[in-house]
Amino acid sequence: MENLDILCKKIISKIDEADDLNTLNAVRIDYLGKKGEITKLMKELTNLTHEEKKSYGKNINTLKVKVLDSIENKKVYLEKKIILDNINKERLDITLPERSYSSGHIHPISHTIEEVIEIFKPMGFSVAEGPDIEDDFHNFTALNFPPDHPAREMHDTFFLNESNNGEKLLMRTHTSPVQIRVMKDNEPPIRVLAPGRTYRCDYDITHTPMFHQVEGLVIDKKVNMGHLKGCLTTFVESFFGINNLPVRFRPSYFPFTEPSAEVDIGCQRKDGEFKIGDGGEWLEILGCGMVHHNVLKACGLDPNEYQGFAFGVGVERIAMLKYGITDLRMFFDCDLRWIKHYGFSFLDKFDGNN
Ligand code: 2U9
Repeated sequence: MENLDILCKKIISKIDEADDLNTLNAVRIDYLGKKGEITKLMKELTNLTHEEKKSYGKNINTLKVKVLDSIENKKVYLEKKIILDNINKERLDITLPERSYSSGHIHPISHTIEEVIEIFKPMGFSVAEGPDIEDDFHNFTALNFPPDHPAREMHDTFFLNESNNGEKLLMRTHTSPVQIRVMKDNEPPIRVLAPGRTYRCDYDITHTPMFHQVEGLVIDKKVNMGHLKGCLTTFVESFFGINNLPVRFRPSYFPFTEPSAEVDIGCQRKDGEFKIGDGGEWLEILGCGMVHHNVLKACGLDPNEYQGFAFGVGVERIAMLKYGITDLRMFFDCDLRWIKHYGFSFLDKFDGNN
């Protein structure tokens, strides 16, 4: 019969020495596992007399309980130690300098397009998009451009190489093809905005080969020029944030509208300064007109049943006027210093006073 006091001291010292959970578990298996030393001693009890069993069995049991308690206590201690070690390792150093970060900016073109959409939304307009690469029908023919119109010339429009079937695709010169597709695919009433990129062979101080437009189209029964004037007056007043802004509809010509007009707003140019508002002078801001009956017919609509008005606005132009941007080319230079200065934060609101 083994001396249980010596054995107990040996096990307790091994438990004390165990400084991680794996080592502690190994001690438990060595003594209390299936083939462990204490387990073996308990099995050997069957060979003893009844009296021996009584006293020796009680002592082994006491030893077992003591070892189990010691292992459990050490386990709790080691688990707490792991947590405390981690807390100490992860402690924040509040004396460190802050991390520098720079947030992005919304490009003035994107911001201006969103502003225009937000103004027309409450008037019932939705937004439509279409391809940048178009065919002759959607870009010219359906819009009542005659076959010999100068816009169809190579020096005004970017044409793509002729495809195998002889079709000559082009980069859309306006977003009007989007409205042609909307009219062909939908029954009136239609109230739609078409914002997006457009392309023309032009590059000088006031033109870039790629620029942006927002066009609008309304088709319904009994639509007239009064609706056009009311809608666009609301738009310019709201966009520039000026109530009773002087607005003038000056007769003009476009192949796709009849009658056509250009919209001027009041302004003042004095001592090299420029101000939008009541100043006795005029500034051209957008084009518009009643949709030409040939355009309605090309989209399968009966001009005796439906009428409509349309308008088009150059996004770069109105952004430059509203935000005091003087050089058109800077829009597309990707200069981060420029974007930081003229760009917008995600939290900027469209309140007509930005
Ligand atoms: C359809 C029918 C008619 C869109 C219109 C204008 C007048 C216009 C210019 C503004 C500045 C182009 O970017 S710009 O140079 N646009 O003056 N656009 S009416 O008329 C349409 C469009 C689609 C089916």
